Amino acid sequence: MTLTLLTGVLLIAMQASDQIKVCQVGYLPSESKFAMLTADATGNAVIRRVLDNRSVVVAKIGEPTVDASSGDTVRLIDFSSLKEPGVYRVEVEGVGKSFDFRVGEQIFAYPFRLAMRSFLGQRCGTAVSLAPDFPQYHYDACHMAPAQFHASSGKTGTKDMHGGWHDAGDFGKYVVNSGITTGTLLWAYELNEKKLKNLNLDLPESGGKTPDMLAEIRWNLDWMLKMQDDDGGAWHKETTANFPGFIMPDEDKSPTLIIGNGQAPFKVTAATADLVAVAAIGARLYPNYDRAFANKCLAAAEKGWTWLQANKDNNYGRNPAGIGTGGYGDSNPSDERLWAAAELFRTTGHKEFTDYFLANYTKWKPTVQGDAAQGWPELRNMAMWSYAMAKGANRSAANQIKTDSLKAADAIAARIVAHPYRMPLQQTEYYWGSNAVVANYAMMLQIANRFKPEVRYRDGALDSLHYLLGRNTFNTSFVTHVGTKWAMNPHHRPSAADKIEQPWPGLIVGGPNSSGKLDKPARQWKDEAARYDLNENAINWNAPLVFILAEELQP
Ligand code: 9MR
Ligand code: 9MR
Ligand code: ZN
Repeated sequence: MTLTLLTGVLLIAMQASDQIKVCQVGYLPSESKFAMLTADATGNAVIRRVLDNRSVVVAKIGEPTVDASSGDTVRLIDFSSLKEPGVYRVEVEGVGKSFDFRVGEQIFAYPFRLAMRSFLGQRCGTAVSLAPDFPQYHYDACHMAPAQFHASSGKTGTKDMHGGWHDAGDFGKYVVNSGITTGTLLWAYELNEKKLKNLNLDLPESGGKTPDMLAEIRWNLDWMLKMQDDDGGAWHKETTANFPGFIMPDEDKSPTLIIGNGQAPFKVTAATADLVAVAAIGARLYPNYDRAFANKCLAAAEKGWTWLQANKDNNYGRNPAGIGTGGYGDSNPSDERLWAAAELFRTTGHKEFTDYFLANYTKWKPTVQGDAAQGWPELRNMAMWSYAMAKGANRSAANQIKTDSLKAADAIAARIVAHPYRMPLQQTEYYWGSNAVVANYAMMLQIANRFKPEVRYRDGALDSLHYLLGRNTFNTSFVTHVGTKWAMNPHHRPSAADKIEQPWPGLIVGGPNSSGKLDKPARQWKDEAARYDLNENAINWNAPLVFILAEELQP
């Protein structure tokens, strides 16, 4: 009798359960380790080594807490004492087992590779293949015809514009969104150069003088530079007039158009300032590998700066008549201007740029704050950090920024610990692309950790990453091909059109979007290709994912 009961319990215990949520990639040996249980169970959870089924930790199941973001009743399972590398799973009697996960120093190397190589898969204007890892994903050169100047650009005729990354699930290329994306990736490289310099990403450029990651980023930087007019200003975007259907990139034969905002000087302030900022970063990262390119970046940045000084804000509002692609309109480019000044100062040390920064940064008080993550229209954090990291920066300004960054990190870390899923979002922040808000908060913690190392900053960033990689109400990794159960149907045209069941790898989808509703906002996600508001990928969402993974790559 007892024996039958016991066998029955053991059998049930073998079922995989969505009610035991772990990071599907795993945990670093040195970090705190939590699983979230959403079943009504008490007593102990057992962590078993998959290799020999040996119980390695018996962890007490925590008290239930109701998570307002999902409506789930969540119990924490703390198995931080587990430090030995291996493959494990969590088991709870009467509930089942979690997905297998790893503990190890190199667990983020593969997710990093996929997330970074997703940019290769977004390349425009060249034949693309994700071989050797994923040779089945490929397309021929797309959007090769010269782009046509749209009436809103103030010019006529055509210009060679091939290159750049497709923005997202659509094939448009937008300077504003390219700004934060390229900037974040260059930062990831700059801060982690020792680890990333010799990393082979198997790109067409691999084996050349330029480190692979810089080579990939250059693909987009080159395109951005082409979006600069002779007077130094940058147009807003280069897209077809409307979004194409669900076809492969090379099947999209509609002409691409260079689009401005339709009123003199036609170029757009936010786009120009973003271009200046990333070109300035490029000018300090590429000289050792391609001096001519670095000089070109610097010249573009300086010319763009001159345009910014000479022109009042000229913002992109609504799309001009006949244009239906993404908006990326920003009515306040003061943060982009500040970022441009900061990056130029960090690169050149010239007085003009520190003067501009010091005269303008006090508009933001505090300079960095815990409820304001960076995003495509919000570059102020990048501006502040860049200035604080610059040689020759004004001491008191730099100190203020560091102090504010730590205070912001304290607030973010406190939110994470208080959240039953240990993640940083407030109820109001489950908007379009909320997964990137999570990643950008994690980035804020990691930058703060560079100013002053604190275990709670690092653990908080990792907790945020674990949420993205499956430790969430859906027990699903939001990054394709990363983990065990991941988003299968991103709103990504190549994934939908290529007749392959599985999507392209390494793409982070937008995630829960509650459209302003505050009731269970974290539940507002579906793994459906039609839902571009929930399940699209985008380069500006993949970039902070790359950043946080790069920070945690072990040498
Ligand atoms: O596919 C488009 C996606 O990339 C954009 O993010 C989204 C919002 O701008 O728009 C999608 O395109 C849709 C269009 O706006 C309306 N018709 C259906 C399109 C999706 O199939
Ligand atoms: O990421 C953008 C989000 O912040 C906006 O709310 C949304 C609607 O304007 O657009 C998102 O960006 C999309 C862009 O307009 C077109 N390419 C796909 C982007 C991600 O969905
Ligand atoms: Zn293309």
